[in-house]
Amino acid sequence: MAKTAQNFQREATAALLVIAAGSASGQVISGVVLDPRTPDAEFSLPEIRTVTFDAPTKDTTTYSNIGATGNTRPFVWMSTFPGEGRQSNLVTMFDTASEGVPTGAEAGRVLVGRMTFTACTYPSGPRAAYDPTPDPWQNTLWAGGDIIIYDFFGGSTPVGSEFVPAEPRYISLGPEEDGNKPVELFGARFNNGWTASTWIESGVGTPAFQNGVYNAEPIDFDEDGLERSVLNSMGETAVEFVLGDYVGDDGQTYDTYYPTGNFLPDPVDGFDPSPFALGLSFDIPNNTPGHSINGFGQQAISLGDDLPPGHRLRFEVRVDDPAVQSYLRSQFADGWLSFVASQLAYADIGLNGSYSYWLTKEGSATLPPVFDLDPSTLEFTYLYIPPGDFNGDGLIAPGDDEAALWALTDPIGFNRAHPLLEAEKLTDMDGDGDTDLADIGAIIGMIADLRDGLAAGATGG
Ligand SMILES: [Ca+2]
Ligand SMILES: [Ca+2]
Ligand SMILES: [Ca+2]
Ligand SMILES: [Ca+2]
Repeated sequence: MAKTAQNFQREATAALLVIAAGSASGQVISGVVLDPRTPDAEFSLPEIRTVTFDAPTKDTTTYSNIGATGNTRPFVWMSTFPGEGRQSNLVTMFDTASEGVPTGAEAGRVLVGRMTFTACTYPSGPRAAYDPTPDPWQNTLWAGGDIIIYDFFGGSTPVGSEFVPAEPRYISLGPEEDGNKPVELFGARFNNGWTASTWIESGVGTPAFQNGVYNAEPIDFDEDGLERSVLNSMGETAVEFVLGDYVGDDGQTYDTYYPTGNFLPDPVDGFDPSPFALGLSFDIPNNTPGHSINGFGQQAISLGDDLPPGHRLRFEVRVDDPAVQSYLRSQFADGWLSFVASQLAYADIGLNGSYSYWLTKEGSATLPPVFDLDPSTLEFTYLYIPPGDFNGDGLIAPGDDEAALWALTDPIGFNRAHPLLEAEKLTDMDGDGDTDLADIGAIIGMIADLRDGLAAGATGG
């Protein structure tokens, strides 16, 4: 709405009076009884939007030997051996801009209310054991046992084995919890200049590994909200391996990779990451489109069960975590939301172990018709916070005047009180990426309009 200079002056004066009145004006407001949803045409219903993907726009793996993201073969998640892991993670990328989710500075006005990701195991291949709860990082370390030695580094023909006891830092969780690991969902960081947008799925595709780093790696946020790679969250294994000659059970000498039986004196410790969500098994009714095999759905499994073929796990993203919410906004800003899912299931250097294959969109597309299985899915709801809404309820209504002044004058305090909102994004009323005089003018106008409306409502009844 166009404002005359006179109107603006009146509103600016009103705003200054509001600032001067402080909390007293809040009492006036709270004394006015209004239906915040329908006081007049100035107010609109909050707009909750739902976005659904039955497949990622792109998906890939960080397994270093498979760079082609368009590959139709299933991918594994595994650690080569305890302490090294997260070598093969599932990366999923969703083109949220094409679904109308605000981009650029407007993405700062998105408040995600609920977000559910799912991933499905491939209908054949090895099976990891299921664990619905986090395990401390020390539980992923070498637990003791025979380590198989192969004919060469990267080879798959066993030529002998050596017993290596549990390493000193290993923590057993007991028979129920050892030998199984949760599937964890993390944010994604792209390296070497790649982005979800530029990631190539055709031909040999984007390499998984370049210049000494993975091109896509899982990230979380620590207790201070700082981004951190979780590639090495399980620390360094203390089991000492060497490359060299090894005499196999057949008496022949192999140039291979084998444990010395010693432990490294000062291995790097790991840490317990903060996943965005854990994958949980759940019941799926028969004949559910995209979620059935020969018409059959699935029954939830329990701790320690093998993850069945074609079994789907559900991840409820922790959108109540300010760092996660902020991550989602920054992803929407670029038009793509990416996740990395990871399970520290054990596989040895010859790929023997209890890890899983997981279903990609290419894998899903090539399944026989009896397998009606979507690959990873994503569904979320979000509220668009309109300019002028400062308490994040989707409405420009009583309370937003006070909140607006707070966001403007004390953004740190505002953010502390509204952990899922970001003051500096809400005060950018014209969405040009900054908060300047034009935005302040708009906020003052908004406050004046709001209080004019309240006054009319109070007197006109
Ligand atoms: Ca557990
Ligand atoms: Ca466990
Ligand atoms: Ca509001
Ligand atoms: Ca602005």
